[in-house]
Amino acid sequence: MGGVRISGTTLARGGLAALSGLLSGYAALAVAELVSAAVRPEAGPVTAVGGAAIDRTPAPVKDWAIRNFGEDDKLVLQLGILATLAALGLVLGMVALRYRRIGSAGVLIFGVVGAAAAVSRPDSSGIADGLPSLVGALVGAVLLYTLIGSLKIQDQPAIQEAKDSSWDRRGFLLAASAAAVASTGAGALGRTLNGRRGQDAVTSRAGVLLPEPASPAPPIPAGAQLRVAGVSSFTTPSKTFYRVDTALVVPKVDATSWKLRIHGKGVKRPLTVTFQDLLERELIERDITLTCVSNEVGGPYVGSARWIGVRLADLLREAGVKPPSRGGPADQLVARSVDGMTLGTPVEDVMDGRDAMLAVGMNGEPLSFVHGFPVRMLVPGLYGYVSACKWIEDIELTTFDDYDPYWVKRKWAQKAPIKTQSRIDTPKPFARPEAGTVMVAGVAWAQHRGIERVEIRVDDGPWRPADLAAQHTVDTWRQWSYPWKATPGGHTLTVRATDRTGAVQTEKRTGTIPDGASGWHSVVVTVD
Ligand SMILES: Nc1nc2c(c(=O)[nH]1)N[C@H]1C(S)=C(S)[C@@H](COP(=O)(O)O)O[C@H]1N2
Ligand SMILES: [Mo]
Repeated sequence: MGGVRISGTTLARGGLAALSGLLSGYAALAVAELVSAAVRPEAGPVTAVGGAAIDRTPAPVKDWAIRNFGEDDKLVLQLGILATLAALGLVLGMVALRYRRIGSAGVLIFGVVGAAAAVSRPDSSGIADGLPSLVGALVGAVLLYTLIGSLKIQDQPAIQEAKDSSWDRRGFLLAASAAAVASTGAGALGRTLNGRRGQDAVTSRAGVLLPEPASPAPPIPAGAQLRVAGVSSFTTPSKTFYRVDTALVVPKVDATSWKLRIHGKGVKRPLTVTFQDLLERELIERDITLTCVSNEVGGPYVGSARWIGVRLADLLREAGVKPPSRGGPADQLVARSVDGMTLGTPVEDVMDGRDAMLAVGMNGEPLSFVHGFPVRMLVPGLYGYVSACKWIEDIELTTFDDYDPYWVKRKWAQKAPIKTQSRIDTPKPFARPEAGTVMVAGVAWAQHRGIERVEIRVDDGPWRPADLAAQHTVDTWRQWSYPWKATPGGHTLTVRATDRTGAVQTEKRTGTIPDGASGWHSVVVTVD
């Protein structure tokens, strides 16, 4: 029977060793969280490794993640990192039972990886960003070494006889519980401190009073919003407005210390403006529909809001910038955000008279933190990744030859005007409407060109014109509806739009990479 007992003990020790590894990982992360509060929240290991992973994810995978997890993509990534670390902790704990030093060294190596990721992030504040991971890993490594120490079989026969088993069960349990409690405390303290760091930004946002715009938005015609159940609302509420960015920690920028610099090629008078400077300038208010290049045909990454801001062209002219068509040497404007994102926009588009702006307000309020507080860029007609820099802090005039911004380095196109698209909002796919008149309705967009016509096709029948809702401006989407005489059975509804240049939305299906998806949106329904 002795053999069974020994293997039972061995099993228990193995389990406790794995647990030690897990606990060491937990302690390392908790301590890292606390240290990150002294450095920067973004320097924490999970955020740093996650950010580095996002930067290195191949475009098709990133696109797949956005499609499948939507705005939860970042949560899924962070949970994935935590699950991986937990598995590694379990393995390192078991390794440590046989090779105590190697187990601890393993923990340290992960600390070095985390530190390297943090230091090499584009928004890194330097070598200090490596501290959270390093200090955390050091604590984790020492803890693992200590815990495993109490699991080691003692050689003295006296002890072996005196105790039920030959290792220090009590010592282990005490040390492990103390470590768990201390880690939880350290982690919670770190979280609280990190939470407070954004407080200045929150206060500064609460203090913003948006002035009346000198140039208010033209009123939205009553007929622009259809009274059809299931159709998108013409103005998308800020809370449900889609969000696409690479920020694992939403930047919290204090508007009172925010500055934007405009400089670079052909900038005769480099400018630095504060938030207050912007508010005191002439403000314009416009409805603009924004779209993400990662939006699939029929997808959700499109929304329309009422923005307030200053004309970017005004600022550029003050800085002495000329567009290429008037002899300016710079054809690309590179916007840089506080989190190190770069977006490149054609200078010509920004200065051709359209309402390109530095926005300070969205739907009557200061920008929310997720949508870019305090200031973001917007250029009607261009996908977000080449125009809509959130948390902007720097604008550099350069050329497309000289510089590739973030997404272009990752195989997306340098220039990306929004493609004409149309979407069926209702009926939903696989809906089961009753036979009779069924309202088919949705939205179509071709920003800065405008929508001229929308057509519907039932199965392989002829294209029939849909009824267009009132057009607001060429920079906003347009609603449409079609009263369909639905007959029982399965049917496919397809929509296509024509923009005001007369170009019909192409049937050719392409993926979102490199410059946006094309093709017609179809919905299959069964009529009862
Ligand atoms: N700083 C920063 N700005 C950014 C991005 C980003 O990742 N970081 N993403 C861009 C992309 S791809 C799009 S589509 C729009 C989305 O803006 P929204 O999240 O306010 O809808 O922001 C753009 N601006
Ligand atoms: Mo995007």
